[in-house]
Amino acid sequence: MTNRRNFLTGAGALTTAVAAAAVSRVAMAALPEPILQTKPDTMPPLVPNTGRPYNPVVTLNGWTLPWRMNNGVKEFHLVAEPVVREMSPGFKAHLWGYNGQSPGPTIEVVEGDRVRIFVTNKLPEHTSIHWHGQRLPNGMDGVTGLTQKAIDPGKTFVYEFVARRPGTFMYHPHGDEMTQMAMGMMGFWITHPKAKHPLIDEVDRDFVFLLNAYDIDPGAYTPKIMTMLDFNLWSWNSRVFPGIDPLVVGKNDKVRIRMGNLTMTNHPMHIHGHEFMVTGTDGGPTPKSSRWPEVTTDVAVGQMRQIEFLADEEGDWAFHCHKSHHTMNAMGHEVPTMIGVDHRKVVKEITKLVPDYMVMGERGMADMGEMDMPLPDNTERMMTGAGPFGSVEMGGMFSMVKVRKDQKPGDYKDPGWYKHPAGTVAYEWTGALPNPARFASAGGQSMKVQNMPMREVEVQVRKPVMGNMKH
Ligand SMILES: [Cu+2]
Repeated sequence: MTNRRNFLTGAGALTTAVAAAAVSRVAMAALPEPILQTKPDTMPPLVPNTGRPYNPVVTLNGWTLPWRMNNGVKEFHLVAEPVVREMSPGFKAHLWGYNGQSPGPTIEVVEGDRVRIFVTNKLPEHTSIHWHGQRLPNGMDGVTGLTQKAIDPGKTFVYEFVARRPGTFMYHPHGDEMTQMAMGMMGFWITHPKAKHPLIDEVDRDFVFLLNAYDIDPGAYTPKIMTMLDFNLWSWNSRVFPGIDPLVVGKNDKVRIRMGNLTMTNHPMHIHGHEFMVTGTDGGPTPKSSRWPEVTTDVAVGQMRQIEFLADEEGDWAFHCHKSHHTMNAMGHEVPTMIGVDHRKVVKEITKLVPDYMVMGERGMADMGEMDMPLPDNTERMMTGAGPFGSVEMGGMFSMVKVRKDQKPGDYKDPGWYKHPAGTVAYEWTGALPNPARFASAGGQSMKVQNMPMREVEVQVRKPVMGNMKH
């Protein structure tokens, strides 16, 4: 924040100086000072103090890059560099990103803005930036080898174009893409409409985050870059639950959430307690006739989905990817299912040799949420997050939309846990339990399989075999 405030003061002063002296060539000779951000907190929206006005977005566990106006051109400075990202409290990853963070800062401009982006490469290898979804001159599209020379280490390139259509876009490298995206290089770009747009509503809260994924071995700091599917950290803006901030809104606020997927699989994003409409894709706002209510929308690889809803139900509403493996943190996937396997005898024997030995998942995996077992240093727990009623048993791509009637406009501070009105929480039944009523029919209506004698088979617990039981 200090950085940003300093910059804004500086930018204001600089713009005034340029306007007064009208020495554009001198101003052009100097690059805008790069602004860095190292805190993983959700920064308040960056209200524009120069250029056309707009309603800024809030980047979940992220920030918006300040700019300077230079003779009517909005100038940004991105620095591609190695960064240390706190993915959740106590767990740090060594990633590559922009301006001190992965993902990079969100860039916000207005439709029709002339934009100049300086990109300095401080990585050990070459890079480039592709402006995913934008209309621009071909030579500004950022594809290494195809539309430009690679930006070698130590070099700075300049991208210049007009933000032609309003919408939500992403930016990411287009040179050694697999490595650089697996290391966390990506960011969001919002082009706000310059006037009232028939398909873009004004909203009270406008959140953005990228869906990304990492494969970091327990105890390690650097992602494995060759992984194609078996990622073990499913993140939003390079954060995993419980490290992801809640999306805090006021009751009856109109809320927009923009989500871009730069992982290698799809994410069905699901909200509790409300219905939303998909109002935009990377192609722009969707026609009204194409919108219908949903509680889950799939965000496919390389896509952006923009959802909108009226937050008219108070509470702490879960909001998460519906692939249950994506709401877990680092775990071995080769672990056989142990539910129903009684290990008591064998554990006793093993404990004589290995005192810390522990069996996972005998009664399901819920124990993992509360278990305090020794882990290698710098390992994110599988499923944690303490709620007001105990462990939430979630990790990865999970957070909450917190709807409060007394949340002030523009206030994004976590209001704490929802206080449920008396009589509105699921409760334990303490009366007598009736005997289970069995279905009265004797059965026998199903079609018989021809020429195959029916055999009664009881399900047997099979001894797990390590190594050949992939999920
Ligand atoms: Cu997912």
